Amino acid sequence: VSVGSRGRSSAPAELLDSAAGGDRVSLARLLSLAERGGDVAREVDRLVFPRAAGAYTVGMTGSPGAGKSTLTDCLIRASRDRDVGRVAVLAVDPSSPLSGGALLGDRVRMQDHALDEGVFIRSMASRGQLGGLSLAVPLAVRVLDAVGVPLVFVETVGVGQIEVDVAGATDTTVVVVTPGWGDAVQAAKAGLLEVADIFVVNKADRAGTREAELDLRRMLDMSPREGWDPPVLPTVASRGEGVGELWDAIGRHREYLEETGLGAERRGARLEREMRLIFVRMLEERAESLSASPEWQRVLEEVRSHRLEPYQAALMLAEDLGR
Ligand SMILES: Nc1nc2c(ncn2[C@@H]2O[C@H](COP(=O)(O)OP(=O)(O)OP(=O)(O)O)[C@@H](O)[C@H]2O)c(=O)[nH]1
Ligand SMILES: [Mg+2]
Repeated sequence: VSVGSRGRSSAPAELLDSAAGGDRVSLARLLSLAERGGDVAREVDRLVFPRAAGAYTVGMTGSPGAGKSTLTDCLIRASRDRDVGRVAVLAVDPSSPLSGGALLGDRVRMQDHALDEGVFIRSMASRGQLGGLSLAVPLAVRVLDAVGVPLVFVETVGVGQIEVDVAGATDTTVVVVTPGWGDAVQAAKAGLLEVADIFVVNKADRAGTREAELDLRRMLDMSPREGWDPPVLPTVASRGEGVGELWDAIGRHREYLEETGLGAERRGARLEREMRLIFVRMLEERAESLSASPEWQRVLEEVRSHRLEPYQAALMLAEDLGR
């Protein structure tokens, strides 16, 4: 057991105990370990998985500057007013290689809650590795869940594939657009129509709000879904307008997921996806180490001298990998 400079143990098990007891520094450290990936993340998961009772996750995504953080801030306040227990925000930035210090703006904006012991805000950034955030985020959610946080917001910046993957991997996904030309179309192009459970047209104090709502409705009606019909809600996050309606819509979607069993089904599907990602990464790691072996060189030489075709060679090596 190693002991940190401030006398805190840095062993995951002890960090978990003190984090569950309300120690925020331990929680932050535990999340850093989860973010690091590899063996240490695996150890964290072994500890938190059995203790994760099923925190509810809400994804907030949409174009840069749409008002996601302001809106999340409003939702934190709504949750605190309604006494739902502790609440956390994971602010995820797939484009930034920095960690911890990323999204300073969000931190500043959410400063109101800095003194509230029941609110925990954490920035997470990509460390460059493939699928890194897609694995780090669900593990971070489990850590928060295991220490007793029942509600986690996951804010992602941008509208690329990673954002869709990360924000879409939540129980309720809120897609935030703004009035004006093209925002709704961009969202549709990015594949957000499929993952959105609730649409918000934020900055409804601006011109074109009604048109943006109608655009979204039209696009949704063109690809109708069975069951849940995503509502389109106008908000003015900077003034807290429409937040009550958004909060209620999240609650209705949650009830829908619970009543239909779709929530459990989706959770199962997300776990499968996670397992698959880990599996593929393990295979890649093993392939990486195999490619340094004499066996690899031998097979490669056969291919280079045209005695063995690449398909057959790969098949042989894959069989080696399985052993
Ligand atoms: N007029 C108007 N401005 C708003 C509204 N909501 C947020 N803003 C402003 O829009 C700007 C961006 O808000 P953020 O909450 O940082 O948006 P974001 O989507 O989190 O931005 P990124 O995380 O950088 O993508 C800020 O200056 C907000 O004050 C609104 O309803 N109306
Ligand atoms: Mg933001």
